[in-house]
Amino acid sequence: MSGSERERTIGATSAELWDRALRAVPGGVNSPVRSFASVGGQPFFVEKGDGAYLEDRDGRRYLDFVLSWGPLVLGHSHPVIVEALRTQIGRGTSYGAPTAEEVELAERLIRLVPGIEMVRLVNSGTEATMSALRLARAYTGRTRFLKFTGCYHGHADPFLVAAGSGVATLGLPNSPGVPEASVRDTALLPFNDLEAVEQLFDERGDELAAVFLEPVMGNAGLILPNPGFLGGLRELTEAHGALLVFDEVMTGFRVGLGGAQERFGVVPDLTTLGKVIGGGLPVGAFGGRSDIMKMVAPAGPVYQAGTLSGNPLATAAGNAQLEWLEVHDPFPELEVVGRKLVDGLLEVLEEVGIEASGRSLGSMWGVFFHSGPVSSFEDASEADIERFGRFHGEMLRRGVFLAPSPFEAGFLSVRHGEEEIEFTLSAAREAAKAVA
Ligand code: KE4
Repeated sequence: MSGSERERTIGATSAELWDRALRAVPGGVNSPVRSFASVGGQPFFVEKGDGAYLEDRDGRRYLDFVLSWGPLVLGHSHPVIVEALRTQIGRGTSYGAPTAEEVELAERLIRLVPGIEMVRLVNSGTEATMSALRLARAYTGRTRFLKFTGCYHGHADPFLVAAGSGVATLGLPNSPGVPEASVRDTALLPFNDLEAVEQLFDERGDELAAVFLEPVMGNAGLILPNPGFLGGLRELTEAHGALLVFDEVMTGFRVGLGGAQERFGVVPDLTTLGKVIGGGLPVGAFGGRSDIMKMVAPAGPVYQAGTLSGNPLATAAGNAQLEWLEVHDPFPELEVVGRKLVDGLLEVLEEVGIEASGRSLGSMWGVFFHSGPVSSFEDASEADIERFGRFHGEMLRRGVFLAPSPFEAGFLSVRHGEEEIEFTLSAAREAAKAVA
């Protein structure tokens, strides 16, 4: 590539790039949670990823627990992904016409995810949830829907009220630019508060198009559903003609091959997916009962479209990653690694008297600087965010990259083994002393 930008980039350090990025890109990043705003310091610029590790522009290596915020369950540059992309790239990058690989990915999702009978591929989780909400409203003829505080469903207007992830991290309970009309029909309740949901249904059940949730919260740290919560939502939505929508953009193929709906045995009417199903390429999907999905254009009247939907590179990488997961089923092993990591971290923090709680689930994990239990965003908000920020910096200095936000889950890949866990716990022992 020629041009002054390229010439100026060769050999540029993270610090130099950060300075330029701040002038060229809002906040210097293309997604807020990458900015380190809530943990202090500034982001490193990545040169490459390899397995469980990242290398920055200054040659520093980091053990990566962010993994692109979830997609890379096989780790960086896994050979099956590289090979799939290498094969496809020579045949073109996008056609705007159907391909066999889109059908293959759709059929795979239908076979693996209990609640999906038909599916539409899109380009991001935001597109998936935005489209699923439109479809739920069309199918039920209702506009009001319920979400839970701390659950993040992407940045489409109707969801940006007390969202988790970047919005919670940045303390933006509502985003400017979201018209009141867009959120007037968004009801908000605390996660795991089934009684409050029952009361809402008693009062306005016939107005609700859907209950929309992350079945396991990953955007407020890792928060599990209380026993009976998901089943209770299933009963209430069925009794009142509302749809149950599981946003599994993060939990899909992360807490098990069939996602949270298979793990907890509660099947939603619609499911949204993303991240893992694209192997690191831009992708999303929404799917569910075929009687609902048949309302989506051009089969039905609910419009939804996308230039790059089902993109051949994304479907090549997604099919390769999902096929590997199905053949090798790494989830039992990931479960063991995750438990060992979290148990070790809690032990290390307790040794220096830092109150903490946490747990893992499949290839996701989370630790709160909070004595626990943490079963809602409201609980998570009481964690010691300032101490987490200092701990994040101490771990980074010791070569461990944790999510730069207390309101995010951690991830594992199949490349995170015994050695990586020991390295992390050793760094954590020193970091914990430094922030005690
Ligand atoms: P995207 O539009 O970022 O592909 O997906 C939005 C989304 C929807 N639903 C859930 C449950 C999600 O976790 C996400 C995106 N997750 C964040 C991480 N917490 C993406 C990271 C970022 O915003 O940069």
